[in-house]
Amino acid sequence: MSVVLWKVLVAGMVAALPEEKAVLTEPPLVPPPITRTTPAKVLVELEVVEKVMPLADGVDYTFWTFGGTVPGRFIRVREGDTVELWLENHPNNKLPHNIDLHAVTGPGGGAASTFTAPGHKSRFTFMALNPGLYVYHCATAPVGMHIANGMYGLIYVQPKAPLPKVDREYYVVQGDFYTDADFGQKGLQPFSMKRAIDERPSYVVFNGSAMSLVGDRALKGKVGETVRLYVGNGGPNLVSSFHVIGEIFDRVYTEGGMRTQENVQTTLIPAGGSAIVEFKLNTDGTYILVDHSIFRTFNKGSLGMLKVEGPGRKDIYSGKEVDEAYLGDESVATSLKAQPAAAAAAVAANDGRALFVANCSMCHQLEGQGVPGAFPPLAKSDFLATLSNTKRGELVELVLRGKTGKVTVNGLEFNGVMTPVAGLDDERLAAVLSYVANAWGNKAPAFTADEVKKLRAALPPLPPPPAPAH
Ligand code: HEC
Ligand SMILES: [Cu+2]
Repeated sequence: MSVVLWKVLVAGMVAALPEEKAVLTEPPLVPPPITRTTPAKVLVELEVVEKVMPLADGVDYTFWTFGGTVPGRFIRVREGDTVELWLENHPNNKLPHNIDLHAVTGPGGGAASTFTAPGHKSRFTFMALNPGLYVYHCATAPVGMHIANGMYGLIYVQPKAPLPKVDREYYVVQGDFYTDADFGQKGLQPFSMKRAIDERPSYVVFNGSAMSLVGDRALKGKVGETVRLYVGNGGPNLVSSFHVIGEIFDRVYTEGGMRTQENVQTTLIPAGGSAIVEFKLNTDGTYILVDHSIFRTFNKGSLGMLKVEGPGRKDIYSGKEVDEAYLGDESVATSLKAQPAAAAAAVAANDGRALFVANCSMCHQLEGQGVPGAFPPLAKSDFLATLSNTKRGELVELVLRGKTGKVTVNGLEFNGVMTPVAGLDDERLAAVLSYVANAWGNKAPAFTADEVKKLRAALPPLPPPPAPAH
């Protein structure tokens, strides 16, 4: 067959396909399933937008995006479709960009064909041969920088035999970000090539911001529903240990392919890779999306939420059954049993320092210096420096009952959980409190066992324990 005739034939076949415009969605939304059963020619229009958006609370960053969000628009096509992709580079942008879609069979995944200057648009066409969930990203030099600035997203090539119907589908992509300053520094933060090359991100987040999936923006579900998450990892550098705290993935389409593994706790998502995870919402509560390389979650922002409403299943998860009142009853015995021998000896000796080491130092640190962002200092703290009479009662209360919520100590904010410290009788509690009141330059009067006894007796009553499970 002559080349000319072949070209005419192919053009004729493509032209014969029904045409449609792809539904593109912003994260965390996913376009609806494709219901047609034959191929189509699908038009995708992606606009590149360079813009400033929040990366964390009070922290701004100049993102480069596909469609104005990080990740970019979710693209859904069907296996066998012919995709006509337009890349539009907004005239206000400063840089040229392109797109490499991992769903493309062909050189560069479309990169060279879509290289586009600001104020221009380019087009190329590809056939989606392989089903699966694929990352797309910009591949303009310096490639790492374009990706690090947010230029990635997911394209799902729905298999000819679609996955089973679920009640909800969501779109979540992890990414690492590199700024000169460490996490949390307010204001507009410039990109740091040095940190990017060293692979030392200051931020690791889902959907482009530490706040994108929390509070009002949390993912939502109802008890009894099934959820499918299309999860990607834009990188540019880190591998994600994707986990949802309190859930087990009933099924994972590992690496975004078509094979499943069942009953998975944590799935590995490489940079430039993906996974599809599915689970049933068996009971109510808030489930936390994390990268289980867990410092990233608590110190760099990789935390999202899935809020599940509805009648809880107490037979599956009871909720809190043992209340603080239990600690009150059993306190002395259990805590003493848990003490290692050396600490127990010290406890017997009523040595305030040893009691502090055994009961408080794991959080507040050996010299009471605390840990920034996690545990407030006790050394020279506002609280202990001005240990007025009301504060003395509060101190006893917070040690026995624990404490949560925001506190400001020496100008630094903390919002943590102090668990109740059980097992200290009046004498020992007096000893440890006297120690913290006088160590490290603190200068408050010591506590006597008698005072502690009175303060303990004056504590407000505990709320009643929760109703038994049924
Ligand atoms: C499991 C970690 C942990 C342990 C153990 C612990 N604390 Fe705390 N403590 C915290 C956290 C976290 C806070 C801040 C709570 C908040 O943000 O509301 C706190 C707050 C305090 C405060 C109030 C600080 C302020 O200025 O408001 C004092 C005082 C204190 N702890 C003393 C103690 C003493 C004394 C012990 C041992 C008997 C102890 N803590 C054991 C974690 C701990
Ligand atoms: Cu780019």
